[in-house]
Amino acid sequence: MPVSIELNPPLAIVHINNPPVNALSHEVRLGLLNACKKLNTDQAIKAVILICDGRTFIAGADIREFGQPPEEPHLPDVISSLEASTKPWIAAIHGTALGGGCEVTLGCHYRVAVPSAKLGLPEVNLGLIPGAGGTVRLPRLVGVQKAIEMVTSGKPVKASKAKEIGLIDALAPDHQLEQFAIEFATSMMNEPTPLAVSKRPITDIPNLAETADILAGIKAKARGQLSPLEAASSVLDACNLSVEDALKNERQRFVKLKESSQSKALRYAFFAERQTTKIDELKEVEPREINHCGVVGGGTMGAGIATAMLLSGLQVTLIEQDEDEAATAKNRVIKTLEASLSRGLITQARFESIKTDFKATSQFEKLKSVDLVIEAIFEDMAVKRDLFEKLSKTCSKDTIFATNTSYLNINELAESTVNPERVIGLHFFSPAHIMKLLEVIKTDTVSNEVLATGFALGKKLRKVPVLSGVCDGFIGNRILSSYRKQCDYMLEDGASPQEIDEAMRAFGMAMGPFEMQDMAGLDIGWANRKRLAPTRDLNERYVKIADRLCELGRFGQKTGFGWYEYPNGARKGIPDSTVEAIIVEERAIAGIIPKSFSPEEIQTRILDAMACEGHKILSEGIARSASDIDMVMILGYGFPRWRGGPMFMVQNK
Ligand code: 3H9
Repeated sequence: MPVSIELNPPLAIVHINNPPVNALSHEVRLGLLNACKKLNTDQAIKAVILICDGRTFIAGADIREFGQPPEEPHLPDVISSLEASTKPWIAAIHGTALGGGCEVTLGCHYRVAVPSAKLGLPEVNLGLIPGAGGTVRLPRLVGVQKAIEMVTSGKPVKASKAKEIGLIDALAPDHQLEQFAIEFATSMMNEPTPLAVSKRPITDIPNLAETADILAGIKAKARGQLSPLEAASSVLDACNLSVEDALKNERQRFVKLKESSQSKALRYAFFAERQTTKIDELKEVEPREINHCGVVGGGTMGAGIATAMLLSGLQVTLIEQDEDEAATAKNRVIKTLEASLSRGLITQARFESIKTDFKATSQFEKLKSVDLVIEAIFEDMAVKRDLFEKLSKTCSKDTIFATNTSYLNINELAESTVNPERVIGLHFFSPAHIMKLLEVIKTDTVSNEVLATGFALGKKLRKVPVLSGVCDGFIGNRILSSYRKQCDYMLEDGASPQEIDEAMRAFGMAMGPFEMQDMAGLDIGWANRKRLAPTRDLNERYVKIADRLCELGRFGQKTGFGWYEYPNGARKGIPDSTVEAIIVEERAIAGIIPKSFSPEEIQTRILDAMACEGHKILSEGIARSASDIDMVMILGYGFPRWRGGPMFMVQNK
């Protein structure tokens, strides 16, 4: 039974044991309700402690049940019963009390937690709002502003913060939660039971103008996602409705959102993210332990990778061409770490210990004893082959060799290495210490042990590792290339860069494709097109507009001109007549009579191009599944998560 009662009069301890995360399945809801009813009638019991076995407190409703017809008892009713109980309930929290789990604690009369615990209402991440009283009870404990922040961001708060804002009553010492809860319950038993949270007043109700401002800010930030606005609206409604009506209002919004395409997409993404590491052939394979890594190349990517590794507790030796370059790279890494320190992401003590774990040098032989070395140098096959040959001579025969190449053929690179079974691709995304995606590239020769180690390293770095086979651009850049080609076609067919950028921003992308190129630099794509020119299919349509911009030295923001003009170093570009003239000329050369494009047509053409390339990638066995492709596009390329990814969208049209 996932819910059991331990009677220890005058206390009762209700245990939930529903691995892996104590989700509120039908059985758990029923068990909790029955426990509440039973203990209400037990005269010997004066207080009840609710505690969870395993790694966490209740992590929320069971998301897997959302696709099925709901079964009684519903969670709001269970929580109302706890709240109305004749005995005080004390929630003893460790791990994460999330969503419905946090709402259960709000139905209890007291909340105590260990310092490592976190509490939050992350339903927006699933396209939902709290559906069991969270938006009604939370503002009564922490105030409207904080409640709105929590339900719209979905970010949990640490126990210490929770104590500060009034979300919990006491902090328990680490590893002594149950004992502390018992002492706490014993000391509270003879006190009058505190007012149920739903009976408390909301004290900081915003006025009409403030309400309008809050909603406008959230709408702008949500970029098309519905749930943050709904969550905030539900909190704001709760300020003016009776508790009963506010709970009904919240429930209606929750049920409507549960059926929405956005929530379905976000729930799909939740599970897709957890599927990327479930690889049959690696199930029984033990990854190697990685403690010390080498990074060759200390530019933006190399420094970012080194930072990510250091922040995850690894020792790093970074190699540059000479000592000056090594010092520059070291500064780059330290600056990023300092930013983490000033944002409170790491403590001063941690910062100091990370610094001792980090060496930057030009002495190649320092790589002799590393467990894994990753190169992040110039994208040139000959240079990388030389490097791998040199590494083969320097490092032990077991050292794993990884490349961060974005495009090059890693099979070819493996050939130049002694023991090619240890060569793997680990394709990071910039900034490497922040971006969640890691493409793990499987070469023809890599061993399963090395592949499993690549995945384990990705997880240690708190990334989502996605398996990809070897091809030009792997999964992500290959789809990006199709996306860009489609944009170029539409440009030549009659759309303007502004129209395409606006349509894609309206679609939910953080940036339009042309703005993005201006930011990243047009020279990268140009070098790539030149590299591929000798093998390009001559029958394939080729639009020369981007090449012509590059020939004029227009490489984007860094040169002041690209697809847009950036006068006086402006960050936002303005349309440029030179670009317009080149587009008009190229249309004329191609004999095209320009047509107009609606935003929907632009979006559809791009989506279809991405999904079509995705299907080719799947059929060639480069990606394992459509959901892996969607994860790459969401986590690495800014595809709106609430749309589920190009493959999901096309499948669910
Ligand atoms: C909600 O509560 C709505 C209410 O307001 C109203 C209701 C009326 N359900 O992430 P992990 C599985 S909405 C079912 O790898 P971690 C997960 O799929 C919910 N399954 O572990 C995985 O399965 P598998 C609000 C769940 O330690 C396994 O557990 N709550 C659920 O890295 C381990 O998960 C949330 O949104 C679930 N709720 O992280 C919290 N949660 O092994 C969602 C997890 O087969 N969960 N699973 O792949 C999380 O954020 C993380 O899982 C958590 C643990 C932080 C808890």
